[in-house]
Amino acid sequence: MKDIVPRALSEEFSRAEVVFAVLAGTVGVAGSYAVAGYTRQFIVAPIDAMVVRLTPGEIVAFMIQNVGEQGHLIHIIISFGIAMAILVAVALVGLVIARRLDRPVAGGFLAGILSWGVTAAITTEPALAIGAAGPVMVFTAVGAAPLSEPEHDLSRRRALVSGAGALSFIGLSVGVDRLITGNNDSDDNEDRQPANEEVAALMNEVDEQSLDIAGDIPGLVSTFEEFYNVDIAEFDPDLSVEDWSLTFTGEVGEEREVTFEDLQELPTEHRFVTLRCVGEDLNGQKLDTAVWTGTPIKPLLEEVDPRSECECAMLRAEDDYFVEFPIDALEDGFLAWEMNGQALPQSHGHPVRVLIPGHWGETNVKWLSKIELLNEEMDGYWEQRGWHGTGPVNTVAKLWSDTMLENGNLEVAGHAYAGTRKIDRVSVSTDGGDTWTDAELSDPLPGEDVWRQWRYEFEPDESHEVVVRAIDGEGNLQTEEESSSFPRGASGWVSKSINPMDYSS
Ligand SMILES: Nc1nc2c(c(=O)[nH]1)N[C@H]1C(S)=C(S)[C@@H](COP(=O)(O)O)O[C@H]1N2
Ligand SMILES: [Mo]
Repeated sequence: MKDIVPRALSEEFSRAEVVFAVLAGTVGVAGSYAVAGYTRQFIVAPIDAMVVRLTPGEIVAFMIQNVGEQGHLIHIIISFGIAMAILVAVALVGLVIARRLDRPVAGGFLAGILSWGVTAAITTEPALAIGAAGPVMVFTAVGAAPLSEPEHDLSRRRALVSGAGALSFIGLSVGVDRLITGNNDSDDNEDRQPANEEVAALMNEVDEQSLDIAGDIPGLVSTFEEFYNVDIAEFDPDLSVEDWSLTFTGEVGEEREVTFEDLQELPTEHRFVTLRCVGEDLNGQKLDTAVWTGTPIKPLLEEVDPRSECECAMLRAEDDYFVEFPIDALEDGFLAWEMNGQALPQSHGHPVRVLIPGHWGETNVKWLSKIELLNEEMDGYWEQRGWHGTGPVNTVAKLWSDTMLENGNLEVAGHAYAGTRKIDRVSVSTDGGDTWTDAELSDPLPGEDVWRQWRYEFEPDESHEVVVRAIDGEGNLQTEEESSSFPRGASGWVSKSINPMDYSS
């Protein structure tokens, strides 16, 4: 059985034809990358979006729990594979036609036209599709050329093969490197200084509020480099301010489309807001804070006169992400177009995202394009995949650093967050939970939905089981009962075994 496929192939196509088709497919993908870069005009990008949409929920849930971030790598490898396969098939058609007609150039031309058509259809970018079509055409024509002058042709072919091999290797390495380093945002702000002076002043003020922590953890405001990133797709939408608009639709008295310019006319505020992903581990680092500039959503919502029976809304985005939650929560929301005093970076939703106070990260839709008022509850993207992540966040105290100080004391530190319930206290035990002491806490940031930093220093004995837990502003103790992040967010107390001998100086 396992020989049938190779045998069928070898009967239909010569080995040289298969080699050249694979080369043509590879240089086609590389060529598309060369002209489009790591954007949505790259042939792999729309295929990736389709793979993301079509991957069954159970598989996505399984990947998140078992392979985590590597899930993105698996998606992209599949998408690369599909793009390659399409162009290889096109090249094979060209090669067969060339052989039957005995006209290599015609075969190359046909493969070129076909790959142009397919790439243009996939990416909706006819001009850039030439980047894929050109190399496919050349390689198909060369592959189809008869070996009339064997010596001459062979060496030429060999040179071409090695050249193409090197090119595709470089192309693929760049792609994989970008993925692994997460550096797939073509136009994220290069200059990280806040352009907005009001925000710069605010950030300086707040900087003084950060605790003096020896360990290397974020301050009260996460930098662009620190701020976590969670996307359903591997390619971020690339939208200009002019391209963007937000439509209020569905069960409304009056539909309305809001442009970026309209938003700028509205009262502008700077808000400190913390985001936390429901999918993160108990002591994970998908928890960050920024100062966001934007406008409250409520006045806009009132103007469209919502008539939703379920009192609920579906928010939709340019990457086909969607999430549904109560209007109650949406009303407290904020439309943001700046982050830490700069235009929203592409990876965080450029040009406009929504921020929903106190709710899990998934409600904070990036590249927001539509708010649809519903009559009946519907599942969002993550809820279709088994998550329950649209409600308020769980309370958590993180233990993000443990450092041996010069005075011989141990410092443990981290951040604590309880959404709009706020953090009242963080207590630390160094004896596995028998006795507890309050940690030092940073002064609260201005804002309704922000974390606090905590720090605790103690004189170490032989070994310690350090446990931390937070008490929220309503007096509730963080739940001790442990659960994994799927489906409603991790719970339990973070703990860590610490032995002073482990800190070499
Ligand atoms: N359009 C869109 N919005 C989205 C997502 C997404 O994949 N697409 N991910 C959500 C999730 S799960 C989280 S935790 C936050 C992360 O925001 P960040 O990437 O700015 O940190 O964005 C939310 N908004
Ligand atoms: Mo998330």
